[in-house]
Amino acid sequence: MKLFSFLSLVLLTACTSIKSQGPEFTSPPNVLLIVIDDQGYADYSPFDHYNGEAQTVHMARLAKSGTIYTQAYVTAPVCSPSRVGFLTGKNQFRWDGPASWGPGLPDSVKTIAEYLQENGYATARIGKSDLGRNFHAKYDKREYPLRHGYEEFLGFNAHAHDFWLHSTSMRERTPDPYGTSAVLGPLLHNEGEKSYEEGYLTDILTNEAIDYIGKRSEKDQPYFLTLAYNSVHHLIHEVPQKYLDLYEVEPIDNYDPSDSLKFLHHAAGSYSAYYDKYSRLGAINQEAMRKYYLANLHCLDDNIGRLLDAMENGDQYENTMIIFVSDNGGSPLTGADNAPLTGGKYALWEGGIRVPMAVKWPGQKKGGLVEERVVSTLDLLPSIAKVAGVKLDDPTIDGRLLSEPDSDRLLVWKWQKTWAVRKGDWKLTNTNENHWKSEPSAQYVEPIRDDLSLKLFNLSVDPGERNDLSEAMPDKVQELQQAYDLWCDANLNKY
Ligand SMILES: [Ca+2]
Repeated sequence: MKLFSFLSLVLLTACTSIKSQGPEFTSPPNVLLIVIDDQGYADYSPFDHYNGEAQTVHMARLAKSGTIYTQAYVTAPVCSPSRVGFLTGKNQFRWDGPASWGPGLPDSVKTIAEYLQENGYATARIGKSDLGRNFHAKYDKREYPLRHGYEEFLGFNAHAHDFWLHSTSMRERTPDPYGTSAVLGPLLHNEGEKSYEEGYLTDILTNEAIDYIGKRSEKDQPYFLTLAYNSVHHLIHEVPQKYLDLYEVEPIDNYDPSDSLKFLHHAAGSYSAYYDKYSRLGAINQEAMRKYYLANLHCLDDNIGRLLDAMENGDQYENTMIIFVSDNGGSPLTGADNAPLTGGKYALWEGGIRVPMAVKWPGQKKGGLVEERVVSTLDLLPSIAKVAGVKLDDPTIDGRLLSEPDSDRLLVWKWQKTWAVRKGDWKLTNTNENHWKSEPSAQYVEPIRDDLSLKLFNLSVDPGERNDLSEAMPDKVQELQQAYDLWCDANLNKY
């Protein structure tokens, strides 16, 4: 009873306060969108299910001064499609038939950066871009940030970038600097490049963001900055020594194309081989991987603290909307913890699509609010547009206002051969655990239902998706299946 009363009180308080957020900011506010890569649901301290291990004291500052969303969903369980989803406010599988890694960005689909740029905002993107296509084609492609609304860009376009190796000279010495899906070498900078002889990427991106925000404070123009860290994505072990020491884990040598011993050690001597070797459990065991993950996340948290300090010391903090969100669920294969959710990155179990999210609204007077109703990163575009005073006139936008969540909302997902639908407390999905099960990582992933049959869960009492009710409740299965089919019939290929 006590717990129920407390939760009801929190929810009631949250609803009341969120409703009153609208008119209290001075217009137009700045918008800072901080995107984390692959953070676990249990690795965010403001959540009830926080595991007590992850150091996120600075990420939690956004909860203290803002609102946390305990049922925030992304539109895909991996980077590229999820990012396209929240950048456009549309389920990316509207146009991406295979519903896979390469949705790309059609010319006809507008991004939040374009909406804001057209309405007088200065726009910049720092860090990872990754919209699933044209990773290395650069500059003239729609997927390049300068071609979809960002006036400035410093970062990279692939799934991953080495945390340490950012120099032109390193790229020239490396036989395959683009690896499989990772990059090594200088960062892309507008229509050129920027080479760094030293430095850690999380620090570099933070420094650049602080520099950008400082410069903007002298101008009479609001800004929209997307700061997309590659932390805590593999290569998870690449962390400054002082954080490795905190978690008592040994360093692993950086990739070095000139070292013949490492050449043998890394089997093929290529960056691709190095990347593949350390990108998941196997060469690094489970205990050590968790430590690398915690160290990597701790460093990220300190950097977010540095960024927030700089903003609080400026005069624009109050008038800035700050969004903090992970692009997909954590990956147990790189040390993340999604408990009590099932699965993780790469699958439509809750662990793959329910993510840490917090928003400090511009002018928000009362922080520490908890929104427990279902929201989606699809809602970021309409919500940002609203606070920026931008009018939207596009019926194919799937998002709605974060400030007006609906407990009975229909959400749909399509990911490769799998799909899922949520309405109210109920979720129907055919997902399975078929992701990355090749040895040696398979031994670390507990199989749940390794088939594409339909499974039904009541998430209000079973967020861990352990009690499949599909046989007991065939009518509910049919209802949700129909809802999903109807949505697809009405919306696929319309965008
Ligand atoms: Ca990701």
